[in-house]
Amino acid sequence: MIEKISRRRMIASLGAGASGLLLAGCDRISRSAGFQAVQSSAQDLTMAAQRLVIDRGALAREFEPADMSPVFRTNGNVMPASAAYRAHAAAAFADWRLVVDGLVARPLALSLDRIRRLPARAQITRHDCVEGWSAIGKWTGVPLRLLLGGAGLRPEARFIVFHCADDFHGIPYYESIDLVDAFHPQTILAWAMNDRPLEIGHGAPLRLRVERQLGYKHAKFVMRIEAVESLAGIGQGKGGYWEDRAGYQWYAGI
Ligand SMILES: Nc1nc2c(c(=O)[nH]1)N[C@H]1C(S)=C(S)[C@@H](COP(=O)(O)O)O[C@H]1N2
Ligand SMILES: [Mo]
Repeated sequence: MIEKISRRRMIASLGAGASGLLLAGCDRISRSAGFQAVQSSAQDLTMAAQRLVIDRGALAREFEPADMSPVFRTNGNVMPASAAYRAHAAAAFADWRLVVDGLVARPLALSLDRIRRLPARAQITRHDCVEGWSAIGKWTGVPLRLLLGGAGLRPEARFIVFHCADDFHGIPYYESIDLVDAFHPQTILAWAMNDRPLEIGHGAPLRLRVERQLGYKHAKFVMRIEAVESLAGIGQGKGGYWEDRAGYQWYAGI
């Protein structure tokens, strides 16, 4: 979490600093008897820094079907109040469209049917809620990177925002992730859970799974995916409903 990030940043900048020093003093150092030792310790440092950066791309643990929780509870909103959402739900989301827009070359509006026919990934993972419960479930959906590839991210894009259909007392739920998580292979927009169509309580028609982070990042009822350069103009600017309201960490890594 925060500690992990600052430690990672610290080591990464240390690594850059050390190789900078090494290059600056290159001629002198290469003639010195201690050169080999200096070089190998600098290499170790660079490797350590890289390992910590690459760590963001590591997969969350995946489980076997036998590990799936017999009951996977719902949490937060289980039925958006919006009349538009309820009309879509009543029509089995037949006329609903997922919008992908913002800093993209080609904005998309995709039907659920179309999304279900895109290449899908299935994963059995453990969901960890910050309130202290966990459950193992199977999620099937389209990798976010395929949607972003289809829309064509513009170079200024730095964050992906998920706008949801629900609200708490009129304040919409939303979430956001950076591009490292957006392109992570396990980051999917799920339309099925435990081999059945996603239920409304769990976020139908589409919910985010961002498996390296805590439960509140996994936006349910996703209506619109927006690529942005900054989170400043969205909600209170902290990157998510709970980040804005309760000071939850934006990067909720687990
Ligand atoms: N749109 C929306 N997404 C949401 C929430 C919510 O209230 N609204 N709750 C979050 C929290 S705190 C958790 S733990 C999970 C719960 O997902 P589940 O209902 O499928 O168990 O959804 C997350 N995503
Ligand atoms: Mo949660």
